Amino acid sequence: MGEQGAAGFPAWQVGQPAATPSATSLQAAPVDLQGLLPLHPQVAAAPLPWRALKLAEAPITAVARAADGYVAAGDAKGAVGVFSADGKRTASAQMESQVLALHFLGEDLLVGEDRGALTRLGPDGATRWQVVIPYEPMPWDYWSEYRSRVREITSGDLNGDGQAEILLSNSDRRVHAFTADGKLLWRAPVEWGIFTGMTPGSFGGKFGLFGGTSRPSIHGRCLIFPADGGRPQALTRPFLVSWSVPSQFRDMRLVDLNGDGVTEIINAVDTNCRQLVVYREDGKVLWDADMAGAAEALAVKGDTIYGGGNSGYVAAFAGASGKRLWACYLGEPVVLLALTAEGRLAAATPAGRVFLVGPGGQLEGRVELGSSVSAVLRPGDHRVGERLLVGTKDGRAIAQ
Ligand SMILES: [Ca+2]
Ligand SMILES: [Ca+2]
Repeated sequence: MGEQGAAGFPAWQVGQPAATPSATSLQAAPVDLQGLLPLHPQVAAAPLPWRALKLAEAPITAVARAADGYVAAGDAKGAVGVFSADGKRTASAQMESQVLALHFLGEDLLVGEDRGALTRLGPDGATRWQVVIPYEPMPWDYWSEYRSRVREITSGDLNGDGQAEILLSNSDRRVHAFTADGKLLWRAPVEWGIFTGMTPGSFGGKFGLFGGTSRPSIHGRCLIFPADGGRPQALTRPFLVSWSVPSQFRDMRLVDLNGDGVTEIINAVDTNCRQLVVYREDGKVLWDADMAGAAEALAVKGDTIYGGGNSGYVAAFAGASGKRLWACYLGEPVVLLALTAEGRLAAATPAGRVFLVGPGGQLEGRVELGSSVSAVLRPGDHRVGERLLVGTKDGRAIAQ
């Protein structure tokens, strides 16, 4: 039996304890976890409404989407596939090690591998060029992974000539910049950890590469690298830079939330409190909000910001004021948010479930993916567009 949850949503089924422990008892009574925990919402399963693109048998370890609906997936055994919007496979390639990062550069695909290789593939899957980044240890290399692996790839026009350059986050705790034909432009050290959530944008009227550190990481600040890879500027607030409070940077977006023509910087941080942080460009905190745990994923629609994280909550906020519009408890950690055509928020969980939340915060459905989630769109600019794309342990890319 259940009862209506505190938020008044009928879908919140809260279990009843089998017996109430005596208040005078000095010893804890055995607790019937089936009756008490987890607080798991009950909602009907809906059929899979998205494309399921089968790559191979190994777990998917990286996914990416192109503007025209093309999707790329790579797996733990080095297989790479590209699929058109109608689900047809248009290219295949086999790399030498696990695929960790994918990024579309026009019609080409950049592939980053566990062995530190960066490869540019043409639309037919043929290799245009490949660079293998050697491991060169940095001082304080315990903030690295002690080797060269490609953790993230993005692109942006660093020099304003209209042509994109390649930006890569490596486990050596550096950002590496390459020309589109694979020539190294610069390498920049990252203090302290591995750069994630890479988002090229504009800061103070100039090019800026936004992001932060995660896994490993000590500080939860947002770093902004200039076009030449020089010393980054930082956005932070008290306790996001503290040697006693480790923090991880988990997701970000650049949006003008208050209509003043200047972009706000929205951060999702794994830290003790107020894990959603919105900075103005001048470094002031416009607002911050608590997510009851690490904030792992953001979505933005107009001036509404959605956050999800490992507490099992998703919440919606008014972008200009930070007013919490609603919160919905899903009972599972959230690793990716997307928006459906029906105006629902889709929240993916590692267990292979996507919860569907209505515009007012009501839990309206769930989709079972049939396998656990082994890859999601990487944080930052890859998630702009707010469309679901995850990879599963049984070798499928699920694409909205
Ligand atoms: Ca350029
Ligand atoms: Ca603004």
